Amino acid sequence: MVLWIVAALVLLTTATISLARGNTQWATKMVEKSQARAVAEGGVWLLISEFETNVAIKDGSAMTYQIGAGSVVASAERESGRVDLNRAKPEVIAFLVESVIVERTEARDLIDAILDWRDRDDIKREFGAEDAYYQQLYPPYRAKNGPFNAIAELRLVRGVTETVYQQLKPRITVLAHSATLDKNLRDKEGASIRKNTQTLPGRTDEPDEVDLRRIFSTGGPPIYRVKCTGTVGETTSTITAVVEINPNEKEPNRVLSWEEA
Ligand SMILES: [Ca+2]
Repeated sequence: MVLWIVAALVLLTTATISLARGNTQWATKMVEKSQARAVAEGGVWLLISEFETNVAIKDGSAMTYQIGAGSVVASAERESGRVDLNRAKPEVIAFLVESVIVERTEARDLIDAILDWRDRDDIKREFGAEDAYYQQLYPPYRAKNGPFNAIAELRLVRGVTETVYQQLKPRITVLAHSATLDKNLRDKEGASIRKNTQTLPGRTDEPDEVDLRRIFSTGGPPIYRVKCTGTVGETTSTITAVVEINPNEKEPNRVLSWEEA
């Protein structure tokens, strides 16, 4: 009986110790996670502080910093290289859609559907979609008739399949605050938008002549998407921030969005 009790106590103690070990490992992970997050955040501010003096950052090069016990890989991409779903002129929306959709009528329908989605009226464009279309769906919903709050809202627009959305996703924003695309990105390798309607395989008809001066222009505020991944031990944490960077040091920068993963 005594032996049995001792054996039970030993078992219990072993279980408690292994539970305590498990807890310690879990707690260590939690500490690492919050450190990795702090390192990523440090990376965001460090990158921004070097922004005006380091040309490589403006060119989109990834920077690596050591911060405390961790390291961070940080890079910046000009947000104005993305099409602003709310501000973009119709020809810029057309340029965007035609850069990913080969089929002419499909592209035409989507361009009108996007413009109908964001315009305030309920008057359907020739190839567009307004309430009458969306209310036939199950479950039914209404056209936004206002600005997009987030790019994911594009999924609700007629013609935006998952494939189309994934292709458009890296090329769009609601934060560039610009009707056109950044002229500086026009010919650069890695520009998020390129005129590729002439080179798309499977395209048989002649694309319309596009006046690129109406698509690309200078201007628009200096808004950048800063991505930082902090690593501590084996744990990583990524922060993506969209920041309006004020070249005048006396004026504070403005954070337009902040996402952690
Ligand atoms: Ca509308």
